[in-house]
Amino acid sequence: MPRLTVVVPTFQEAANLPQLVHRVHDVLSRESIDYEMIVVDDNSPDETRQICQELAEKFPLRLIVRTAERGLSSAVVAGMNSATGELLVCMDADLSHPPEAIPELVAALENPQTDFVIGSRYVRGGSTEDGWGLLRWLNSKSATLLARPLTAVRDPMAGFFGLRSSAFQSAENLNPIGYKIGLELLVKCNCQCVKEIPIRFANRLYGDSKLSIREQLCYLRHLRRLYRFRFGVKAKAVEYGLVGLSGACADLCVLWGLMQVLPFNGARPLAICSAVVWNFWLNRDFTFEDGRSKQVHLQFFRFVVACLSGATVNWLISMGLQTNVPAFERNPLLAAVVGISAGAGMNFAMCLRFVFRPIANARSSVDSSAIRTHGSITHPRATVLDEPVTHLDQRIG
Ligand SMILES: Nc1nc2c(ncn2[C@@H]2O[C@H](COP(=O)(O)OP(=O)(O)OP(=O)(O)O)[C@@H](O)[C@H]2O)c(=O)[nH]1
Ligand SMILES: [Mg+2]
Repeated sequence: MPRLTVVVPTFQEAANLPQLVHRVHDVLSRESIDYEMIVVDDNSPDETRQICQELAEKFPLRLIVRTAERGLSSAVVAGMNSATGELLVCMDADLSHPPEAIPELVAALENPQTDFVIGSRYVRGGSTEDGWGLLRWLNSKSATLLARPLTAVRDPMAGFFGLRSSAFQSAENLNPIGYKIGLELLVKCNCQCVKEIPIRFANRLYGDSKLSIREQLCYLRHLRRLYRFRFGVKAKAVEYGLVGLSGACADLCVLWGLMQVLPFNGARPLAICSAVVWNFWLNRDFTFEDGRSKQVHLQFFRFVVACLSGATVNWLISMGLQTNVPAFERNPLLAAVVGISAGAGMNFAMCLRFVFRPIANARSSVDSSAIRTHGSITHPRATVLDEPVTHLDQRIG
């Protein structure tokens, strides 16, 4: 069994593969690192297949062609599932990631303390080649910032990373959507000690980028799943708070509109009702989508009960504090703040336990419970997938 498996996801990278394979081989044989390379291609309509066939005669290369699925992350998971190396390194095919840095990644993983390594653009000594427009730079930086609550590493977006096969196998509920499989593994394998090796990230050698706007939106969905995975109910509470804020805005907008035709007394209750309906739908479709019942009317009735309970708690606490506690007698607004917080807490708890209690076996886009296995993958690990089951139809090499 080789010590190292290099996994390379590809889509239309035929022009880059020969140079990549040669450079990887040169550096790893120079460093006496026994390796295999697995190219996971999503049935590219170019010469990937023929080129890999030729390369596989000279180099330890295997090609996995997937015909039933597309996606960078799931391709990487498929490659890692069939890897035989003790150490796994993932890299792009377009030569953005310098193969010459692989030995450093491997050396870092030799240290038992280190459980994840990243070829990093954003640590001292790391860089990106000129030619990144402001938009791409901003995009990368804001994506990194959004991942900050999940990890403190400088370049969590990197597609050049490594980990032990045992760590990969310990990953819980891999849900590989989108582009950021490194971040997914970092979080799901619970990697604590991450080492970042500086690299110079080159512009792609040949071909076009596959990173689309759709993939960027997918990243936000992916992040949300990871927040849920890492922070559980706290992440739901934040989403619930955001929905509440949007409800307050909806309330004010509707009030403003209605006041053009109605007096305040008439407009106010209608605006409040519209905010309740707004919050209900958003919470049902967004915050608590795993508890979406088919009996919408009953669920709405329960939501109204939860809102009334929250309002009652709010009123009782703020009135109680304001009339009985001297400090609050002088600060009625403070009493209201405490009341609002307690009411919101009560409302959230009732939504969680009573209104939108998760329905057993519900398929949620955030916390999928539909566990499917890669039927034809050689490794027996189970992986949670949103998309249809992967078929690894062809193997060459
Ligand atoms: N198997 C598979 N590989 C993919 C898919 N999309 C992209 N890739 C590969 O993933 C790697 C990274 O994709 P790129 O298009 O280079 O994305 P990027 O690095 O963000 O963008 P550029 O370097 O600017 O082109 C490359 O090796 C691609 O060929 C896919 O749907 N399936
Ligand atoms: Mg690239």
